[in-house]
Amino acid sequence: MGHLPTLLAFFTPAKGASPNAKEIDTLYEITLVIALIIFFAVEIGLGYALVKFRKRKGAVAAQIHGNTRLEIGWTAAAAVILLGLAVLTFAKLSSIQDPPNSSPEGASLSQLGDQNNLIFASSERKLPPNGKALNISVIGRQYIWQFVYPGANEPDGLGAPYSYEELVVPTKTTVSLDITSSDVVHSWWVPELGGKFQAVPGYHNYTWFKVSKPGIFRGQCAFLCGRGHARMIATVKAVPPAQFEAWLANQKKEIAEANAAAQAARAKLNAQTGAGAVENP
Ligand SMILES: [Cu+2]
Repeated sequence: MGHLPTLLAFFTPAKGASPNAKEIDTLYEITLVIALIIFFAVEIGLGYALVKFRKRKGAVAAQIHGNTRLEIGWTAAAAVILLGLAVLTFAKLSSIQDPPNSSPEGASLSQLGDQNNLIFASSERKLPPNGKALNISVIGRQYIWQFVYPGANEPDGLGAPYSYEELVVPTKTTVSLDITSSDVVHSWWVPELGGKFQAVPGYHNYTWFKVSKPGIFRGQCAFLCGRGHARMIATVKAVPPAQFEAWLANQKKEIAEANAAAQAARAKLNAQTGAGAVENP
């Protein structure tokens, strides 16, 4: 239903750039079309009755006390519509919740993790059929999003590349997000890439997306988290898999260089003032 007029698109979620977001958008549009048809049918009927049966000299209104067939009719019709929407929603639910496999181009990425072997494996974390996805941690904090990518030097996660505010991801790859918070409750929401997920301290929520074409997708923390909440934006930048690998390697190198520079500066300061005079040597 991608060819609906712009006016209709205004009332429905952002055009999906990931299969789950597309399914959510389609459900909205189907419901909206049904609602619009009923709305106009009722309004037109009401307008007709108002004009046709308006007050006139000498006219006496018919006194009607119920109409069993009509009443059963509109109750049954409403139930059928409701049931239809429920069936449709449940039919689409699995394609909203369950991630697909990465496309061949993305499946060759060296950073793809086997989710079955995750330390924090969880039944809430949905797996693609082949169990492989790019696992990225999303950590909300007042007032910025941090993203931690695979590629740690140590099993405890030390040395993993990370970025703030902008999440860079490869296209054609199933990206699995592990969402948490380091302070208060935040909410991860990039409308074009699926639904909202809360970032709760000490708790993990999981979602996924798979972007087919390179692009920029904007999001905003969707849970009032403090005075800086309005500035807590998120940007997802999807680039071709090869470009992602190059970016990730460079990010890791830059972080290592910055850490080495900080260590050298600290050592220099220690040498000048004595280690005891420097806090957190
Ligand atoms: Cu917020």
